Amino acid sequence: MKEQLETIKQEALGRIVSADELKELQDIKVAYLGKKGSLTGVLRGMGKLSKEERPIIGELANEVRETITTALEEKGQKLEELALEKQLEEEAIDVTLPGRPVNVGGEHLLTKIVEEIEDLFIGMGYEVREGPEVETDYYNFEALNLPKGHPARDMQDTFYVTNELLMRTHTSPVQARTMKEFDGDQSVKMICPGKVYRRDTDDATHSHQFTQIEGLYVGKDVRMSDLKGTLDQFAKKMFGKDREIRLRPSFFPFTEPSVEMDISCKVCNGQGCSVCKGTGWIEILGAGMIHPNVLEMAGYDPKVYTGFAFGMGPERIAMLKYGVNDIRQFYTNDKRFLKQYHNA
Ligand code: 2NL
Repeated sequence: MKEQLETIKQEALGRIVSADELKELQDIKVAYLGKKGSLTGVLRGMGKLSKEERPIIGELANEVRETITTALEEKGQKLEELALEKQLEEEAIDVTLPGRPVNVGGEHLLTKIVEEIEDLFIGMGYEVREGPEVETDYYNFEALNLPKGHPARDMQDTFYVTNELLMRTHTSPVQARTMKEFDGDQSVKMICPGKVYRRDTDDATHSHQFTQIEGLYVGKDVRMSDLKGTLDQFAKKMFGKDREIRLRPSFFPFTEPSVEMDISCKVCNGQGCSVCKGTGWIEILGAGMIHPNVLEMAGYDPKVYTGFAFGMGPERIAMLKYGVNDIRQFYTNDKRFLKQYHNA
């Protein structure tokens, strides 16, 4: 029996040494120490031994069991460590590898200009208002002194949705709506940026959809000199404190009198060059004193209230400020174009 135990021990240890998976160790444990294992089998036969032999064999059997158990545990630990090491090696991240570039977006040049203009007027006490892009004929035309059949409607012919609904041709309806909301007895100071639509053939300077920012100030005692001072501030803050402005007579159906504002050319400082086509001046926006008919339709008494309004195209402002030569650059979203202005 001693030899039997010795054989079992050697055989088990041999198998443990050559095992290279945890599963194998489990099998070895079952094969030797399990209920039907060979060591257990030997111990069952101890009943046949004499009283003198029994404790000796018992002690030996215990020792064999302990040796096998310890060897299994040690090998088990070693295999687990090896497995962990292998996993760590396989899943290792090389922190020295260069990272994949992340595409960071930026503000669109047009958004930037619009927000710059907004901030400038907010600083002068104006509030920013928005309104619907699909408008009624009434707010887009009639309320702005452009009754049905008025010849000036032809200049801004547009996309009609129905006979009475259309894509707005300017942001003025937002102002007409706001004045109406203020009920004819409060002053209004607002600007309204937004998309507008006109039936136009796209080229370097025209687009069927573009952006407009209009401003309006209605109050008691608002005068042409207020308009001039406001526009002068705007021009200097937007294009530099050395810019001069000039107002030329013009016509809009919704203002009387109407003006067009130019700024002195930055390139030649008013001397005349190719940018200003030799005139020394560059046209920036249109403006005027709000027509009494427009005030009246919005519920204001033109004998008590007066006001001025102005309108400009941020695309044109951006083109002048940054030397963009084609309005379509704003809408085609070529990243090579857009990226140039991310830190401008
Ligand atoms: C331009 C000229 C202008 C207005 C817009 C306006 C609005 C109301 C009443 C009176 Cl509610 N006027 N807006 C006035 C003058 C000129 O725009 O060249 N825009 C690009």
